Amino acid sequence: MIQLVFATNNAHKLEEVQAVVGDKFDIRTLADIGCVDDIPETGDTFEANASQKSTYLYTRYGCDCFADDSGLEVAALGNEPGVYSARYSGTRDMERNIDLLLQRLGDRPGRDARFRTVISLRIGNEEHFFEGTVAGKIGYGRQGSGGFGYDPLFTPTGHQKTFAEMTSAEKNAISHRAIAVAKLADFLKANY
Ligand code: ITT
Repeated sequence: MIQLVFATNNAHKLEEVQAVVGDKFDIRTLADIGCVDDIPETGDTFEANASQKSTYLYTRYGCDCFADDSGLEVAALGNEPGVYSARYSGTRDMERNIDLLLQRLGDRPGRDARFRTVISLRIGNEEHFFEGTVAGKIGYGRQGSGGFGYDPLFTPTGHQKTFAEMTSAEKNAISHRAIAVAKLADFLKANY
């Protein structure tokens, strides 16, 4: 069985990835390898942050691993909040982050946005990137109470409901993270 460390302590993300990659891969978390470090994440792109995290683990712990970074890009705001999605308002308080986004967008009609995830895989001294995006529009207010983060604002193209109004199965069938993880899984299955 091939062991890979996922640079997360988010059990939900781990479950999602393990289900997609299958039994041939044993995915461990940071806690499993005893890593309690505050891994630096100081890049200004998703690629840079994902790479910084996987390279940190690979270098310090000598393990094959992968890391992800994701966020929301709003076209009319020059692709903000982007890598600052989790702390857009200067805090991790999502109510404040959402309020700030709605305030900056105002009532302008151009509300195109996309969620992006980038995964960096460090395996056998190589690095590979996998990306997932989902396009959609930002609403004029919150709708729905499921999901997390900016989900109540985001209606994916071709759908009538926000991510927060969907079941997790509905969201996971089309989400940026699911797309990136599926690409990672295909690569691992084809090459290892
Ligand atoms: P880690 O500890 O795994 O880094 P995180 O909360 O920083 O957790 P991400 O890097 O995946 O998670 O995402 C950064 C932020 O982008 C996240 O806090 C949300 O505000 C937003 N975001 C990412 N994916 C999202 C999704 O599927 N739905 C809504 N918001 C999302």
